[in-house]
Amino acid sequence: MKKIVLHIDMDYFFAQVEERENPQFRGKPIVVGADPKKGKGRGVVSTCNYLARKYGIRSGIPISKAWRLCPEAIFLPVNIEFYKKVSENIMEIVKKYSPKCEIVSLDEAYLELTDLSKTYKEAKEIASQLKKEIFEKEKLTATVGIGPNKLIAKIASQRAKPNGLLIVKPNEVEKFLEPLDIEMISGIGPKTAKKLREIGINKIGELKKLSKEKLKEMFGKVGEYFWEAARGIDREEVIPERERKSIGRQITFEEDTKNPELIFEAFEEILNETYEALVENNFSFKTIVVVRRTSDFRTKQLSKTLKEPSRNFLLLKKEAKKLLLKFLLENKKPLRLVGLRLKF
Ligand code: TTP
Ligand code: MG
Repeated sequence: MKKIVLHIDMDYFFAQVEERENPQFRGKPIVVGADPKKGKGRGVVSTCNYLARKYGIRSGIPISKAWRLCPEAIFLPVNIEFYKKVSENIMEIVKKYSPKCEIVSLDEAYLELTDLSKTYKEAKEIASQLKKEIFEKEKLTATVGIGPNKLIAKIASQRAKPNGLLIVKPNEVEKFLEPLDIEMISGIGPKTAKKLREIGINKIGELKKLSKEKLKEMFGKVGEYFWEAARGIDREEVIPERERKSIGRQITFEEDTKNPELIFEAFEEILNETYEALVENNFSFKTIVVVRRTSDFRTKQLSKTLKEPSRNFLLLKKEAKKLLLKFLLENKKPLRLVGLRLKF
């Protein structure tokens, strides 16, 4: 049977929840993130509503920059515990729509519809119903994309934002992709994109001109994936929640620091939180990844892969701290961020 995959992604999630809770902010630009401290704040924007995006504000930009772009915006702290609760309510609804449901983040999930809908018309009805139920119960809008695989479903939802529903049928896939920017393919980040742009490749249609061999030569094994993705081919399965692949946490320091005591204290917190998430998700890890970003915004990671998957907290602590120590010894610059990620 031909695969049909649905991708759902809540619109401006954290900011939309804030908007719902504070109707007085409606119609105003809303930014959720670190404290802007009148332009002197550190940390970044988590997200913002679409009105704020008109000023050029985006997820991930420094909060100080967001302040400069729109000082009159409503700036709100990240009330993550509350968003998690809202997310749980939403995902409870989403899960009802297919036994094969992969929750990717607080606001995003894939549903495999292959056995539930024989046609794209039926899939569309399922999607409309899902959007409607979320809106009725949670008063929040979401965007849905549907396609023959995860890659296409996700790009479709991104293209249909906000509050949209876009179906891309198998015979429409190549035409749909051709005019899109290469960075729409997951895995093509700024670095990869730069390399491609240097040889005149900006659109997915242009990417198709490169042979598989050429892409492999440029990017190694993942180059083969780019070749397939440019043609709308993606073999990634929808993996239900219990089989999820990685969890982690990170912290941005209030001020860049070299103080090992501060760094290890923050790291201890991340370790505990990550372990909690691990238990909550019934997850085991095989690879431990420690991430650090220095004051010059360079990000590096070190990892350790175990022989067997484990759930041992002491082992995790020991190995993760070793990696962090290695970072601190080899690097003399102040740290901006540390993080930990566990992979199966
Ligand atoms: P996204 O789905 O990427 O963004 P969004 O829901 O805010 O907006 P869109 O309508 O474009 O989907 O991320 C979901 C939430 O994750 C977002 O509301 C806040 C959080 N987030 C961060 O905290 N930092 C980030 O850099 C990103 C991208 C998201
Ligand atoms: Mg979203």
